[in-house]
Amino acid sequence: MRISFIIAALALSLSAFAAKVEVDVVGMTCGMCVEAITKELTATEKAENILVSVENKKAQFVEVKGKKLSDAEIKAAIKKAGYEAVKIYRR
Ligand SMILES: [Cu+2]
Repeated sequence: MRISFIIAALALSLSAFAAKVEVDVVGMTCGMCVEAITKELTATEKAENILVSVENKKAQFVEVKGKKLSDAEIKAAIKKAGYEAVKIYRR
């Protein structure tokens, strides 16, 4: 009981420090686009909890703890997948 509480508190504090990134992406039309972008963001090894949405035209992810994915790296990864990152938000 006590250990699970500590783990939950730890997970909460880690998520509080992890940078959440949201990217507006142009050019996605289907599930394969989602897969391609997810694959390239994963390949950077700096992004996790990746969520790509055709409907919202967005890619969202959390930076892996201790790693920093620059705007240039994000744009390069999206471009490699065949799409364009037009705006990047960090929260
Ligand atoms: Cu597609």
